[in-house]
Amino acid sequence: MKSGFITVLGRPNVGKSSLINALVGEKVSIVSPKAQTTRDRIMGVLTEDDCQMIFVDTPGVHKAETKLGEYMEKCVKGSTSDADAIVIVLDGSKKIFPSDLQFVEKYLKTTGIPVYLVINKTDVGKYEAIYPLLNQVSYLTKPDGDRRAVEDIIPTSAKKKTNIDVLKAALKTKLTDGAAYFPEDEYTDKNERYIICETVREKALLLLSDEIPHGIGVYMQRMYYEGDIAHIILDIIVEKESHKPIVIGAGGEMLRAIGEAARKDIERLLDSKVYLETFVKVRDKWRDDKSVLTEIGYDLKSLK
Ligand SMILES: Nc1nc2c(ncn2[C@@H]2O[C@H](COP(=O)(O)OP(=O)(O)OP(=O)(O)O)[C@@H](O)[C@H]2O)c(=O)[nH]1
Ligand SMILES: [Mg+2]
Repeated sequence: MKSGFITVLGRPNVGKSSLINALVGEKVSIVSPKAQTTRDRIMGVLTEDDCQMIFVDTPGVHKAETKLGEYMEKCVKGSTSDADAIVIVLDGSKKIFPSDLQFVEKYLKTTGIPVYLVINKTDVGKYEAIYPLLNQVSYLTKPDGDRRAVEDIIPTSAKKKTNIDVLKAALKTKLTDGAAYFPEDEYTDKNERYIICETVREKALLLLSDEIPHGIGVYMQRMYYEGDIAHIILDIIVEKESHKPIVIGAGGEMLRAIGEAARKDIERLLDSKVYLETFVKVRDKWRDDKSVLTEIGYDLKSLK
């Protein structure tokens, strides 16, 4: 058996979570067009052909402004030291900035971990549009002084599943002999409860306008079965009184839409009928409140 941890890093919104979902073939991590969708270290597990690959999804690298932001930064920092390989993702539909290159160089200079550079979203626009980007990063394939070279540069589309197999095959070469860390049929380290809350957060991110989503948290009060129906009672936490009516919507329309979209996914996940009840609660500045963060399930202690 070969196994290994592969940490996926990059700016917000470049498609890290989408890429991991494509590699694992399951919905491991939620995805949305809003930056800072992923808030935690989330493992996606793929076991095939006597190999276990554990992909570690991380929050997009950004400047922390709240305790939650600090936690997200720690998730990124704490996910690289034990990795067998690092995948750094760039958005192929945008410009590459010097700071993106410095980010890659940092791992090549300060760690001995193999680094793969992925240019994602190659399906946006003409394929030829990525040639200048490939040119811009090609110098990284050769070492220079104290900077190692990247193992490879792979253009992908998580959306169209382009080159996902190529990336997977490349990463397989970095696995080491050892035991499986997860049972063969598990695809994530997170439990049902966590995935359900994240599903609701994903639908809120998709349906709400820009200003609200960063301030949303989801907390499960209770889940129980009555016959074969799963009853789930959740709180959607917002940080300002003025956000509450926006999340609820006129006549409760927005909350109903979020609940309806989430319920369909959760029914598939649990393979049972679901009765979902959601409440909107205001917790002032909860993203800076350690007790609320811990209550919601962010494991602040583990990352100190
Ligand atoms: N066209 C296109 N869109 C993509 C691709 N990969 C991801 N996206 C979209 O880009 C947006 C961000 O994707 P995510 O997977 O959430 O990005 P992320 O890097 O995990 O973002 P954070 O968790 O916020 O750091 C979503 O709207 C995705 O649907 C791709 O290959 N092509
Ligand atoms: Mg993400």
